[in-house]
Amino acid sequence: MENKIVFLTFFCMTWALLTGCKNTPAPEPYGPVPAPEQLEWQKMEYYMFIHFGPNTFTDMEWGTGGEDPGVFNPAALDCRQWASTARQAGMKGIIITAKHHDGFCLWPSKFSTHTVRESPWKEGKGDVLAELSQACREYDLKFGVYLSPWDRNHPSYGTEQYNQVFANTLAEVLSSYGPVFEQWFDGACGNETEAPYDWALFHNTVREYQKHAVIFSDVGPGCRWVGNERGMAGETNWSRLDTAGFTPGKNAPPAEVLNSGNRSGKFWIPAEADVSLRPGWFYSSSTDSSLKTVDELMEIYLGSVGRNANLLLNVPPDRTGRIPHGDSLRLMEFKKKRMALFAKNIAESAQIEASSVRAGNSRRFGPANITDKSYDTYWTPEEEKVAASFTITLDREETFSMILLQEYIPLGQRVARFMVECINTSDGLWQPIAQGTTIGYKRILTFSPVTSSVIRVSILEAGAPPLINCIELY
Ligand code: FUL
Repeated sequence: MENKIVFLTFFCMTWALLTGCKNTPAPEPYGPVPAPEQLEWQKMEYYMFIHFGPNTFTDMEWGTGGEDPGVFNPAALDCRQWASTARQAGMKGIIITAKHHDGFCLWPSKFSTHTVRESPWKEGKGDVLAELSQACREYDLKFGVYLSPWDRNHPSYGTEQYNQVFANTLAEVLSSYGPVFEQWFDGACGNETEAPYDWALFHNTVREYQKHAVIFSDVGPGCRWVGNERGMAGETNWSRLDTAGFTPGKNAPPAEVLNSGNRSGKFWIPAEADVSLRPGWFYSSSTDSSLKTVDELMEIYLGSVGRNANLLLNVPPDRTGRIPHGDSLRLMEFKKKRMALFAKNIAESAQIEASSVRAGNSRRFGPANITDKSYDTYWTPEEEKVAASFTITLDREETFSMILLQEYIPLGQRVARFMVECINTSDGLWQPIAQGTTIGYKRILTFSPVTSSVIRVSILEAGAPPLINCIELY
C-alpha cells in the first residue's frame, strides 16, 4: 500500500512537471516591442552612408541651393564599386543622400528643376538612385534613402504647399527603385526658420509606398538619431523613447535623451549612430589624410553596435564618382581588425548553468540556449526572478578581455544592470571583471585581460525576468 502511494505521488509529480513545462507559455512581452522590420533592421548592425551631390564638387557641407547644376559631373561614377566596397567591408546596406539640404535630386525628379537632369552628367540622362539600387541588388545589400525636408532650392519651401511637394518627391523615390529598408529624415535646417512640416503626411507617404521601411528621424518612429555625429551611443541605451510633445529638428528631445533612450519609454525606437569616416560628410580633397584610424573606428563600433545601436558609417565618393582607394582600404583594415578580435569565441563549447530556469528547469528556457547559435532561443529564470545569474565553465583556463551579451528583444528590453565576475585562479575567489547597465540587442564590454575558466554573469536589475540568448567571450 505504502509503495503504491509513493509510486502514485512520484507519478503525479513527474506528470505535473512534464505537462507544466510543455504548457508553460513564453514570457509575456515587457513594454513596447520591435515590429518585425525593426528587428530585421537591428540585425543589420552596420551599413554605409553615402553623401554625394553638388557639395562633392564645390567643397561645401551645406550647399545654398543656388549652385549651378553644371558642377555635378562624376565622369567615372561607379555605384557597383560603392556596393562592392560596402559588401567587402561587412556592411549590410547603403543609404544615400537622394536629396540633401541644397535640394539637388540625384534622380530626374518631376517635382524639381534642380536635378541630375539639369547636369552635364550622362548628358542629363543619368539617375544615381537607379544605378545604386541596381548595384545593391547585385551585391545583396539593402537600399535606403536620405531625403532632407529642409530644401534651400525649392521655390515653395517654407509655404504650406511645400508639404505636398515633398510628399510627392518622397512618393516618386519610394515607388521607383524597389524595396527601401530605411527612410532617413534629416532634422537639420541651420539657423533658418523651420517650415511647418506635415510629418503625418510624410510618414503616411512612406507607409503607402514602402510598408516595411524603418523611418529614421530624431524621434523615429522606426529608429532614432543617437544625439551626436560621433557614432557613440550612451553606455545606457534603451530602445524605448517617449515622443509626446517632440518633433524632429528644433523641437527634438535633448541629445542626452536621444543618446540613452527612456527606460520606461512608450515606443520602441532604437538608436542609430551616424558618423563619417572623414571629418566632413561630403568628400573634400582637404580631408584625404584625416580619415578615422582603425582604432578610432573600433572605438566607434564598440560604442554603437556594442551598445545596442546600429552603426551608419559615411563613406563619401569623390568627384570622379568613386570611393577613394584610401577610404576603402581603411574599411578593409577595420574589417580585418574586427575579424581578428572576434575570431575565436572561447565560450562556444563551454558548460553552462543558471541560478534558475523558467517552468521547472525546462529545456526550452534552459541556459544551453545562451551558447547555441540561434537568436530565437533564450534562457530565462523562474517567472518571479528578475535578479538571476548564469555561470559558464570553460574546458580549460583562458585569457580574455571582451564579453558580448544579447537579449532576446522580440519580447522587449529588460536588463537594467548586470555584472560579470570570474573565479580568480590564484585564490579561488570571485573577482569582478566588468559591469554594465543595459544590454538590449547587443552589448560588448572590454576589460583588462583576465585568466580564468569560470565566469558568472549576474543580472542585478531588470524590468521583468531577463531573456538572454547569447554570450561570447574573446
Ligand atoms: C545633418 C546634416 O546637416 C549633415 O549635412 C549630414 O547630412 C548629417 C548626416 O545630418 O543633420
